[in-house]
Amino acid sequence: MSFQLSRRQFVQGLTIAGIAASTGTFAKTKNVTAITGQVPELKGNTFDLIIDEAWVNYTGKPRLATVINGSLPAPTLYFKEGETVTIRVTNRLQEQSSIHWHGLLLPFDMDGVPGISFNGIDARQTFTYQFPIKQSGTYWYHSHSGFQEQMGMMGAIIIEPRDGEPIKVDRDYVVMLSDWTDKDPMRLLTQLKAQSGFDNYQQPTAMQLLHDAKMQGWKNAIEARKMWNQMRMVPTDFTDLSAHTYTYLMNGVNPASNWTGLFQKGEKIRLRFINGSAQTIFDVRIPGLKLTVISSDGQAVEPVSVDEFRIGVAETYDVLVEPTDDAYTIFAQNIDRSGYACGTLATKQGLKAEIPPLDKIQWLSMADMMGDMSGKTIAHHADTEYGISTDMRVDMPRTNLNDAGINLRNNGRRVLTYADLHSIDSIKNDQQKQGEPTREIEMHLTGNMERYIWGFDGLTFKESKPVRMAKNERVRISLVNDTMMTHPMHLHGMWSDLRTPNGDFQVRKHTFLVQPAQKVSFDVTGEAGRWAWHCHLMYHMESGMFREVVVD
Ligand SMILES: [Cu+2]
Repeated sequence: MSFQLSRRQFVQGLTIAGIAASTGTFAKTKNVTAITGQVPELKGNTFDLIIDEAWVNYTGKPRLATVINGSLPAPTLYFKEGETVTIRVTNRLQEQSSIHWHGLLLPFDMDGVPGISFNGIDARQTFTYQFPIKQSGTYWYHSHSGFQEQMGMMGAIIIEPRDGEPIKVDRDYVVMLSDWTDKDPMRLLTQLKAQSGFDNYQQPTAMQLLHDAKMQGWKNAIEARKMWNQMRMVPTDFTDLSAHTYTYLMNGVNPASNWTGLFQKGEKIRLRFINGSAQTIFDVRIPGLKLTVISSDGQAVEPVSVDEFRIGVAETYDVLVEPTDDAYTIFAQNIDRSGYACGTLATKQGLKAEIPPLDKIQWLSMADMMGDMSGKTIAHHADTEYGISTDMRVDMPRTNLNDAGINLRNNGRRVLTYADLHSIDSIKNDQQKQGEPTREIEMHLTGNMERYIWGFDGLTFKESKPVRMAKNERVRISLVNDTMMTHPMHLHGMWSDLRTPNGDFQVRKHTFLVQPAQKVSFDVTGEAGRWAWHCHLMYHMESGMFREVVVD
């Protein structure tokens, strides 16, 4: 990591100092790769992927990105269920790399997490992945090393079902959302650790609220918050990094360059949305079009028609649309309403529809801070329970899944919630066959905003011991979010079968959002191996919200 970053800083330093083209290497690498939104597609069952650096320019300044086969996003890989794929990955970086196949069920030593599933792919080395394809749908792949994913190393995976696509469409587009920064991600993390609110331009932050609560008690802090509201100031702490740091991309293209998907009137289009961001949760809509959600995380759901949906980092949604006008804007605003990615669906290149304004921010509610307000026990400071790594503990979490989440509530649109997602019958049958869980593990998602430390049960990864399960054991896991942020949680190698508040089966996912003060329960079946389990917000994962799960 450090070597690559210092080389990057070195080269950027040259640019700033104006000593351009003083070396052959610099002259050669100065060629900025044109990002067109036309992502290469690779098909078959043998693939060659080359990880390298390339210059890109999203903001007027050339910057080094980490790319695969020269493309950002990486090539879209087409697999077929039932086949075995062989993927040779060559690392041309000067540092270690890796590729994780997000959401795929595979032998753990093919899962691509350095230090857990394998040793990583060292600089100048080739690693050959080989695994059978046991599922179908929309997935993605990305680096699990350092900040390479943040620097562009992510791509789509589309797996055709064994018996062909059950839903016939006229067009099929991947819509890969991501967040690009010109800044050095390592420096961003250092800044967050120094002052977690540095990129939050909406003060006061939740951290201040916590501080106030510590000094005055919750009741007084909430009273004071009413005053903030009157002053039109709100506790808003929806994201650590905002549009001040990020340029949001759609299929690798910034809003100005306007990625465009063409169609003819009367056609049915499948849009495969993938959130390949490092740190950004998006809210997606296409003004003028109903969105029929047919799949999430590659797994089919009963079709549900909505105006808008939230997509957490690493989630995927397949959506059907049937446009009748000439042009529509695909609008993906980030959770804190500081910016957006956007593109166009149009009958001709160059056509555009209006880009809607960013929504107004909403206030974190009492339920976001304290959970289930019907109960008597409320959140309190956790210093005595957990030690320094935790700001607060939620004892009576809310369990409802029918809340779209902060900044989406009562916005006049029909917004998807997890309560709307119902796995289709074949998946229901499969989860039934897995049997009832024989034990429950409850873990709290915890954070210390002041120090920017994140973890499970107040422990960072380094301080923690692996969670242990037996092979084929069915376990119910409950996650309680003790923080004021929404976390996209991802357990590798096994499906997460979400439960309703009553304990019934809701939907099969690989990544799901846990809202502030919310408890989400899901069942998993132990798959032999060592697996990663973490928040998919990169800076949370890097700051400790990561556990190993050992199944033996
Ligand atoms: Cu997180």
